[in-house]
Amino acid sequence: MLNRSRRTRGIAATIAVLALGLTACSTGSDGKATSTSTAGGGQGGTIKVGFSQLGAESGWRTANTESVKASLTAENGIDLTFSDAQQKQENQIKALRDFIDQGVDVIAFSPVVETGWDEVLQEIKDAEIPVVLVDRTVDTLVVDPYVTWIGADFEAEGITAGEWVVENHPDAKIFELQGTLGSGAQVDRETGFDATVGADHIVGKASGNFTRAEGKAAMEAALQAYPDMNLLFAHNDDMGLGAIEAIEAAGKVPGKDIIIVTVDGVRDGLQALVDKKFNYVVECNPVFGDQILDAIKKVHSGAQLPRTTIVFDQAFDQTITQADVDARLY
Ligand code: GYE
Repeated sequence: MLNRSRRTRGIAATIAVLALGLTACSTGSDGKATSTSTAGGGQGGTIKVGFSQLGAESGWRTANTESVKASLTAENGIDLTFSDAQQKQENQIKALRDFIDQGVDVIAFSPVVETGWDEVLQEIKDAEIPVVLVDRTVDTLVVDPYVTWIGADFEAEGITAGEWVVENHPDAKIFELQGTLGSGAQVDRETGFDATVGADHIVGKASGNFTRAEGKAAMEAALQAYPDMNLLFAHNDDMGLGAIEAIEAAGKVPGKDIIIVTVDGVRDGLQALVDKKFNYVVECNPVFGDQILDAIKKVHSGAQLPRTTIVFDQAFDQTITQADVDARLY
C-alpha cells in the first residue's frame, strides 16, 4: 500500500552550500516550447541529457534557462534536448516520457508543482535513468526519486522577507501575492513568511502565477478588496512589477503608500528598488548552470553527490546603487 505520509522533498539531510560567482550567459530563450538537440547521443564521452524546463514565466526563469543552456553545451560534453513546458505539468510529463523513449543518459527537470509525479518518476526509475532535480521540489511516494537536487532554500527566503517586515513595519496590513499554487517556491516562501510575520497581519492572499500580467490583475482586485492593505509581499519580482502598475493606476505610490517586498533580485526588480518603488528584495539566484553540469557529470560517472545543494542567496534594501543594478548580469 502506498502511504502519502512518506514525503520526499527537496530539502533533505545533507546540505552543501554553494556561493555562486556571477557568470555571463550567452544564449537567449524565446519562451516557446522548443526542443533543441545536437548530434551525437551518449557516444564517445558525450552525455545525453534531457532537460525539462517548466516554462518562461519570469525574468528568473529566463536567466535560469540561459544559464542552463550556456553550461550544458557540446563543448562541455553534453548532448542536450531542452524542452519548455509552458507552465503545464502535462507538457512536462510528456517531455519526461519522450526523454525515456530517447534513451537519454540523465534527466534534469524543474517541476512546476510538487505533486503529481509518482507515475512518471517510477517510469524513469524503471528505465534506470538518473534524475538531477533542479530549482523546485517534488512531493512523491517514489523512493529515492532523484540522485541530487540543486536549488534555493525557499522557506529561508520567506523568513528573511518576514524578518525585514517585522523589524521595519511591525503593524503592516499585508497582502500576499503567491506564486504558482502548489509549487515548492510558493508553498515554502509562504510557510516561512507567514510564520515570521504572524497570520493576523495578513489581510488577504491571491496567486499571480509568478507572472507580471497575473500579478497586476491580482493586485487590481486586491486594492478593491482590501482597502486598508499597506504592504505587499510578492513571491517574485515579476508579480511585484505588475503590482506597481496596478498601484499607480489606483492613484497610490508604490514604495510609500504600499511598501513592497519581493523575492528574486532580477535586474528589473533591483531597478525598482533603486527607483524606491520596491522596498526590500530577497535574492534567489538563477545562475547555477555550472553546478547542474557538474552534478550531471558526477551522476553519470557514478561519483558521490550530496543529496541537496543549496544555492546561496543574499538580500537587498534601498541602499543598493544604480551601479550595482547596472552590474547585474540578469
Ligand atoms: O522565484 C520565480 C519563478 O522556482 C525559484 O520561479 C523559482 C521561482 C522564481 O517563476 O520568479
